Amino acid sequence: MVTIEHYNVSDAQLLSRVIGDIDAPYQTFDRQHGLGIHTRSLADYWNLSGNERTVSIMKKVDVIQAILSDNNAVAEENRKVLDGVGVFGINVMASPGAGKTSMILETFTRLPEGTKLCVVEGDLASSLDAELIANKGIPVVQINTGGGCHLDASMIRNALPRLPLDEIQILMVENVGNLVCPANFLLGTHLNVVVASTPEGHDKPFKYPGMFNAADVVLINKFDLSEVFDFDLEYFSSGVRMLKPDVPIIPISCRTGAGLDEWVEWLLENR
Ligand SMILES: Nc1nc2c(ncn2[C@@H]2O[C@H](COP(=O)(O)OP(=O)(O)OP(=O)(O)O)[C@@H](O)[C@H]2O)c(=O)[nH]1
Ligand SMILES: [Mg+2]
Repeated sequence: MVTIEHYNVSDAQLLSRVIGDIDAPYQTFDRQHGLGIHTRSLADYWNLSGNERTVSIMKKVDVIQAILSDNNAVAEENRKVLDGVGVFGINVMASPGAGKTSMILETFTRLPEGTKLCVVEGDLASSLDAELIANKGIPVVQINTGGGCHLDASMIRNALPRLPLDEIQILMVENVGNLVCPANFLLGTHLNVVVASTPEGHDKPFKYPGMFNAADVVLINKFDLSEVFDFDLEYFSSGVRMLKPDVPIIPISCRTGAGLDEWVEWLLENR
């Protein structure tokens, strides 16, 4: 049985997307205007200068910080719930199509007898991934963010009572496919897994440092395609190591199975 939650895009979510460099080009999404890719910076957009610019930016930053701190408080509650039942929570973050769902399914088949998994699926729309998961007999709750580019802690708080937490040991949360916003919102999980993939290119750690900085472990999926895409593992790894010198980097292929035993072994040792 798949459960779907709907969330509306709010001003808060819109603001959350602008965290970062106020002088850099930015993207927005709202119900009225849809997706907007802007070549100007926010500072230009607000048409701000001098003191006015500083005051206005400070107000926006205050709002953003308030949103994040509310989220952190709920994330702490979620963590307590998970700790209370001895469930290890994993936040799976990646670009769209990098292989989050495939990785979750492959991990499931490699867990030792007696270690059970459940899943929260985060997508803008549809229950396609949740259906794939449910078809394998894995308990799953689907969250549709209705346009929101990331999951937040309150969405997870609503999902937790719908999962058989007493019967499982690992909760995998598949975040919305996006290499930017999910990194800013704690969910209350214990581990951040970033799934990169070879077709995306080996430059991603340099271009999306926020996401790789948030990673506790980096999986490089679709390694079966590394030659096709001229994927340079050394270069990719140097980008990750520049941000986090000790983070494990594990090449995997959900197509051939390569690296997956190593990943699951690492997970079981580090949970
Ligand atoms: N060649 C190859 N294809 C893969 C691999 N892993 C996943 N794929 C394919 O990549 C596509 C996307 O995989 P998903 O697991 O749905 O990716 P996802 O990150 O969950 O995608 P979204 O939830 O839509 O963001 C599917 O067609 C998979 O069959 C892999 O290791 N090698
Ligand atoms: Mg998926």
